[in-house]
Amino acid sequence: MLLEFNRYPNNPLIEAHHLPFPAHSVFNPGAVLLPDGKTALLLRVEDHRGLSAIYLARSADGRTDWTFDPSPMLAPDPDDIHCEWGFEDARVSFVAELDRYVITCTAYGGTGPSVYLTTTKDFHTFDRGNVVLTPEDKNAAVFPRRVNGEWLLLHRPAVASINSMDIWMSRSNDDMESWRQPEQVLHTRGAGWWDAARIGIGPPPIETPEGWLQIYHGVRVTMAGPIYRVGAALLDLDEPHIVRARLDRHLLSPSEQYERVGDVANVVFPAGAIQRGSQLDLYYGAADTSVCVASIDTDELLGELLGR
Ligand code: BMA
Repeated sequence: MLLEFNRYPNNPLIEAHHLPFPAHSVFNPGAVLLPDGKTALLLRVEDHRGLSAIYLARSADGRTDWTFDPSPMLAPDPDDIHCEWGFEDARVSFVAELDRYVITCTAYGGTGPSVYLTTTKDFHTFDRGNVVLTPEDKNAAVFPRRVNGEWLLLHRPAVASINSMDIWMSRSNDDMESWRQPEQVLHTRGAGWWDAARIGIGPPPIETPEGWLQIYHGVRVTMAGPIYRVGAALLDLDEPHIVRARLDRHLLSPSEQYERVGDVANVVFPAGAIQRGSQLDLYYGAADTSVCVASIDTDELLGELLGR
């Protein structure tokens, strides 16, 4: 049988009507395990103006009984041109060296979409966040540890003049604010492919003995509009700008009603992952409308990547 992500039968996990405040939609969640064993999701909540904020949700089993923080951790700031239209698509990495969670998301405002980075120890107080990469750039996450003494960031600049929307990696020595030495890591593939038009990371890279497992989204543009799907690659453990393996085929493709129909049809957009034993839970937004989860066996996925 073809290896694929298996959807949780009770998807969607979270819809706008579950939230304890009025919201239009909720999607594209970052995910992390908290010290108390709970799963935290960093939800993108779109309000009835069309602007997004990031809210925290918690659940003991990562599936049911979600509780929601009543106020956002990041919200549109009408006085800041970088984020006057809000914050979108958070990714979160726990960085043991700092004993802090590093949150990256898209800041959206009149300057265009840019990469915003902030950190927190406890999701109650946050440091002063900053735009760290100029527009247009999005889909960013830091690696959970230094590699060869450097912090690494994956991100997706849009280079309009050559129509390129690929995954890049940049490096920072200390502050995670100045990122240098940008280089391309994963490219879109030719016109016929499922990931031909643009790609961007999903969750932050996941460390395995074989390398950094990178789940990403790929887009193909059709006569009926774009289709967002999920694929996987393996980056070298010591030199993560080197791609050791990449699956030809996608592992999750919009097929359920909640993925096919919504504000943006035919979208599965992963942003968070949690390893539970041998199983990898992938949290994703469906049709820019709801939050879902699907799982895969990590060893089987690595086996397929490595052709074993
Ligand atoms: C991308 C991002 C995502 C969104 C997707 C589909 O460009 O903006 O937030 O889920 O498009 O609309």
